[in-house]
Amino acid sequence: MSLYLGLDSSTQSLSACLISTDTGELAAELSVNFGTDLPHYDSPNGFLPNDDDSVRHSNPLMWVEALDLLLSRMRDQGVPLDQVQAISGSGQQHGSVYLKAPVSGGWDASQDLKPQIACLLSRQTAPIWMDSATSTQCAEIAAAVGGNEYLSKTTGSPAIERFTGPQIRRFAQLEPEAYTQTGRIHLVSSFLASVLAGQDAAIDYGDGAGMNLMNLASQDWDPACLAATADGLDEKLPALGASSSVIGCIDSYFCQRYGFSASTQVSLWSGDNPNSLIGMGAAAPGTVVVSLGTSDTLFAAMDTPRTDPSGYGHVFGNPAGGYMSLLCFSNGSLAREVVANECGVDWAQFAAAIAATPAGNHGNLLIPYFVPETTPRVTESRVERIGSEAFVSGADKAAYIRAVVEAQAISMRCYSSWITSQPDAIRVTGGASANRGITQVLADVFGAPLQRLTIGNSAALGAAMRAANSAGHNWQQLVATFSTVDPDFQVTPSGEHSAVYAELTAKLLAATRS
Ligand code: ADP
Ligand code: XUL
Repeated sequence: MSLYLGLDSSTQSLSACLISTDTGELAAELSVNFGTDLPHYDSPNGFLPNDDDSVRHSNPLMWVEALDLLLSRMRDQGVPLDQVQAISGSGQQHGSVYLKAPVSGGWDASQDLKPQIACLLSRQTAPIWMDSATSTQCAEIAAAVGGNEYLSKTTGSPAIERFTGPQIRRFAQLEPEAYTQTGRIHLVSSFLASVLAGQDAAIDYGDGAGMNLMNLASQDWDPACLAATADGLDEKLPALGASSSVIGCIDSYFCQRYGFSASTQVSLWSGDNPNSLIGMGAAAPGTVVVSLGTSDTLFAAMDTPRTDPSGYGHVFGNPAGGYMSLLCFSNGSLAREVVANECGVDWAQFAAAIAATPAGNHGNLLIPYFVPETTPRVTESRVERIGSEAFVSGADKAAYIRAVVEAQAISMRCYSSWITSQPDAIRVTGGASANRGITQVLADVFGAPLQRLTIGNSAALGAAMRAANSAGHNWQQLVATFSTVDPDFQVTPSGEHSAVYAELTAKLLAATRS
């Protein structure tokens, strides 16, 4: 049987999606949740606690242990891993892993991966995309290359706090000795690809573009950006490569432990958003995707790199060729979770509260930055209720619930005008796309119907499709087979609300700027 495996190491979980190109079906789907399955990492939402709100790190060994756990569960459930032809993967973007030297593999199958990787680390924790502690480094890098215009034009984004370059600079400044002892810096995606292939993997153009270090035109590291970031960085970074490149065969550790065939190919991994673009069937321009995961993102494919004039958005590589635009909203699911917890409701009650309140929420408005925000740039958390007495006092819980979702959707619409002015339809994915209340508000604010695919985890699916493509299967066939729209998911705008939302948008923008 021709099976292709996609793995997705996201903020809160590691998931697998196994597809069969023979039957056109999903052969297996499994997930390990970092918080509940690996509680000894003290990371209920996938990152370590820190007194400083701007610092967000994870333990990279948690991701490695999750890999062993996920594969052992698949083996124990009888998933035919011996028939997997190729594997690819997806990683939360921007996060970086610091190793003493490039990965050389040859893992010992008689012991777990964790101790074998632990001794390779030159830094015990990995800053992830939620980290916003690098404003100083962003300013320094921008100044050194002659301004953010250079960075935007060359790398697709101005200097951004969560991007890898500023994070590397901060590490080199705070821990110069550990930086000197670092021989290789990987992204989450290329780190896990290296572990799987048992050799040092390249970073693909999709994820490489989220570092403030890659020149989009030459598809190579940009010498000016490297020099502006940290000394000797050139030698510490892996090569860059096309997303379809094959690294080699899987390390024999995985054959001995889990029964993979020695000929199983491992292709380059990419970022979760580029993978999701593929899985959502949106690799050709024209389809807009909204992902409602830990972060909320909005993205679409584009033929030529076009940057966001307001400086919030990014250009990444499209794994199928060309480019993709992306906006990331840090206050995604975790902000909604805070509101749900404060109101003491589950997700069904959360949706019911939205259904019980009208579009526009009687003018009640929430400044919704529970954590520092990337779009728009808000450096310190800020939550404020503006409106009726019951809303401001917190007595009107339903209004509070609608307010967080409306503020997020309004912000998304407002800042995405450089990507799409009026989409015909929006494809949604991510954990919160299961919530009928949240999706209805999104449809109302954009004035567009939503679509969802039959296979839920679009990043893992995209990775499986990329593995199949690297092994020779064409995109058209893969998309037609696997990226199918769920006919039972029907969310259309509930009426004409453009005037109501135009007014709330103006209020939100004014309040955010004040
Ligand atoms: P990631 O890939 O970033 O780890 P997911 O796409 O798996 O995230 O989404 C996880 C998030 O989805 C959780 O933080 C949770 O708050 C949210 N979520 C899950 N189910 C629902 C639901 N029914 N309604 C709203 N949010 C949900
Ligand atoms: C995108 C971003 C997040 C992460 C985690 O720029 O920072 O979407 O990829 O999902």
